[in-house]
Amino acid sequence: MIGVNKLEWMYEQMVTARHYEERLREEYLEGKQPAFDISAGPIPGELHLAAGHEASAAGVCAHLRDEDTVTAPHRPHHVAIAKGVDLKRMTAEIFGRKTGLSKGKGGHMHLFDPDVNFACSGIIAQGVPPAVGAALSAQKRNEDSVAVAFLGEGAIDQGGFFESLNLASVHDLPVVFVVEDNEWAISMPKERVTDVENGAERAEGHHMPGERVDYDDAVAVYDAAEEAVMRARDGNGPTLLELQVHRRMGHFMGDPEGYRPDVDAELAHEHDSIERLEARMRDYDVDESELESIRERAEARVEEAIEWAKEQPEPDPEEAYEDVFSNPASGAVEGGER
Ligand SMILES: Cc1ncc(C[n+]2csc(CCOP(=O)(O)OP(=O)(O)O)c2C)c(N)n1
Ligand SMILES: [Mg+2]
Repeated sequence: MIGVNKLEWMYEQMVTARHYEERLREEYLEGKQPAFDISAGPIPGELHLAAGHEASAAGVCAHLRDEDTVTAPHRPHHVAIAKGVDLKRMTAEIFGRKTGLSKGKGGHMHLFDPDVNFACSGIIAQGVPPAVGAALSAQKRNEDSVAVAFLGEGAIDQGGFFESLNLASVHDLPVVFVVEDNEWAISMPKERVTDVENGAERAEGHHMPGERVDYDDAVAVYDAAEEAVMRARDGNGPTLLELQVHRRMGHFMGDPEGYRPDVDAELAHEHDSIERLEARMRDYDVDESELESIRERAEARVEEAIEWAKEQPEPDPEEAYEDVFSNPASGAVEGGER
């Protein structure tokens, strides 16, 4: 059974992620109104917020160590926070600053932190094969580290996902596939494009355990992930989890959400994973002052990271091509022959 320390740890990750995203939203919208100008303001480009997905990251990452690998998709902040990615350098990256995780060249969808083996990508399902690769590497080296690939339910029909399930199963690789089912892929509802209601059923065809967890319940996620991560760490192979989460905001900031029935957005707000966890913690006699002090600590950390990031220098334009190519042929950067 989960202990109070773990509950408090999960709560801290979740309120940090929620506050972080509320603050990013404010920063992002600055200068972009009234006519939405995506290139304006302190955070240019797209921004996909994961408010409503927090239970998934906290419940899964509660079982991980720094040396375990995590890949995430285009909606990565809650996962990065729970995996322990450096919040200041991650924020600097989102603000496009020189001291960011990728020197300000990756942006919010391409956070990369080798200190805690975290990476994410804006290409749907792109993180799944590399997670399988990390698991294969751990197995070959006889290490007991595991890999976890987070993806959205909109990515479970991708070829790379099926190939990854197959390879992981054939080689009994230490990997956990975590599908965050928020029922939407941009404006496309799940039932219009996917033949299974419960994505965890995809596990059956690959002879691995599959489990779905409903109701944005961090404790239920914790329990399911404990079994899956232990199974992987003990050398018993992969697991597929599908977790119900809710998208509290648009697909991206600025999404007018004309496709979304009002009742769906209302439901997303009713299913609040943080309120649900608070209720669970009260059952464990965690008092209000403790919850309050965790929230205050989380908010202070977020404010400090944002303040720090905004003071950081912009990258030099002369460095634009540096670190972009893994091994550029001589002259490629200057536009010469490759
Ligand atoms: C290979 C690929 N195809 C299409 C896109 C465009 N795209 C960006 S997000 C998205 C929907 C993703 O939905 P889901 O996987 O459910 O994640 P969610 O946004 O709901 O978290 C699509 C199709 C992309 N980024 N990559
Ligand atoms: Mg989705």
